[in-house]
Amino acid sequence: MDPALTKKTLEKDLDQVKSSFKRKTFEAVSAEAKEQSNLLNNATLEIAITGRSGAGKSSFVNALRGMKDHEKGAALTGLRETTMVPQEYTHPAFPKVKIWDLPGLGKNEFNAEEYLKKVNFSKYDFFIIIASDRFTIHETNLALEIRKNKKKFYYVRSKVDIDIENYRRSKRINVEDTHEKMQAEKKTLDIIRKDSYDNLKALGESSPRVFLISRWDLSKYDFPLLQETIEQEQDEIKRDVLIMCLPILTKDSIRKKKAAMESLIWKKAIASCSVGLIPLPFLSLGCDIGILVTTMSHICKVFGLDENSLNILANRVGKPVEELKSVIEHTPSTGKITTEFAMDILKRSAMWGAITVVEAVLDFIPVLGSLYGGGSSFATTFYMLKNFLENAVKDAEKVQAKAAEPKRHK
Ligand SMILES: Nc1nc2c(ncn2[C@@H]2O[C@H](COP(=O)(O)OP(=O)(O)O)[C@@H](O)[C@H]2O)c(=O)[nH]1
Ligand SMILES: [Mg+2]
Repeated sequence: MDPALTKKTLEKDLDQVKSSFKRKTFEAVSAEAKEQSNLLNNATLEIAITGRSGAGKSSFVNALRGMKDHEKGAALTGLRETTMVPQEYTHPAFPKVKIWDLPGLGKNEFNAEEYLKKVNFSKYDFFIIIASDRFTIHETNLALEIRKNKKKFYYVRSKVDIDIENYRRSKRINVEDTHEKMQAEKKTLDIIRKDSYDNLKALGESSPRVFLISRWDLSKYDFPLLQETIEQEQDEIKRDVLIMCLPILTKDSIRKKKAAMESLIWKKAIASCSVGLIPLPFLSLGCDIGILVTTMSHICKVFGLDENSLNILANRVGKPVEELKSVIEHTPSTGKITTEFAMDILKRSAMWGAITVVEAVLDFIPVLGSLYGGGSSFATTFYMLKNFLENAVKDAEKVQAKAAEPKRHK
């Protein structure tokens, strides 16, 4: 692993840590950091997807999990819904994140209160209400009931790719002409947006928000905005969970993931100060290897660099996974992040940079130096994880660029 950090950049990063220590004792900061990192480790996220039968619920669940409809373990699509039981689907990399495919809202008679009771309403963090055409009184009644119970919901209009295609056909748009094609797309989206807005207003929603999506490409239309909006409306812990687990669709996702990981890293580094330190014979620094290993594996998953996520991405863009892996320079796959791996980096010369960091840290936070092995553990963990993160970000960017390249034709 190359040292991706200089003393200068580290000092900037340490500013955040320093400012936390200004007003509080080390014990208080440490307890808080530990509590927050535990909360994050144990945080669950339960996402409910609801709407009428055929609206595209199951397809959306598959899209969120990066799966094809016919893959093993995917939600069945295109079926008449017969069950009243919510179906549970786990996030491929983060098992504490669950996406629930809820039963279809009734066609004729529908009682929102009863429906919510049956689907065990209270366990969900928020609801996505999908419709593939106009919203009806069923969706708005449900929304009203959700709001009454002080939970968040988001109206989503699915299958906009079909509307765009229909518009192009009906207007005989020349799809060879990129400008004309894009204009037609914009026009269709404007029409759907206005129509959904008026439609929901007429049903009694005072200022409706609707997000336009296609199951076939979540990087398009309003999905990135939906993601952003949901994040902003969650509390801090759930927001971090969302940022960690959502697919990388834009450059911005990588930036947000990086910021979330930075704030996790210094908490992990502080937490590493008091757990049993393993003395390393080759290093005068003590360090908690366990924390290093689990956090590195975690970072790997967050940036989609683990085996599973890479396979999913390869699947989505229709490229061999080996092609995507070929651009990864620094980050090993999750299975290879072991104690030996961490020890190995610690031994390697690049790691001696950590000693400089210890000096920098002790200048900044003298209290760490007074703890037995504390200063060195903090510095080593911080340095190792920061370095790993910088490299993971570089690798993730390269993988995304590779995935976005036009396919090679043989
Ligand atoms: N073109 C297109 N088809 C979709 C989209 N979402 C769902 N579908 C199709 O609509 C049909 C019903 O979808 P499904 O997910 O089973 O709906 P559910 O009954 O709400 O679970 C299936 O044939 C899907 O392939 C989409 O965004 N675009
Ligand atoms: Mg379904």
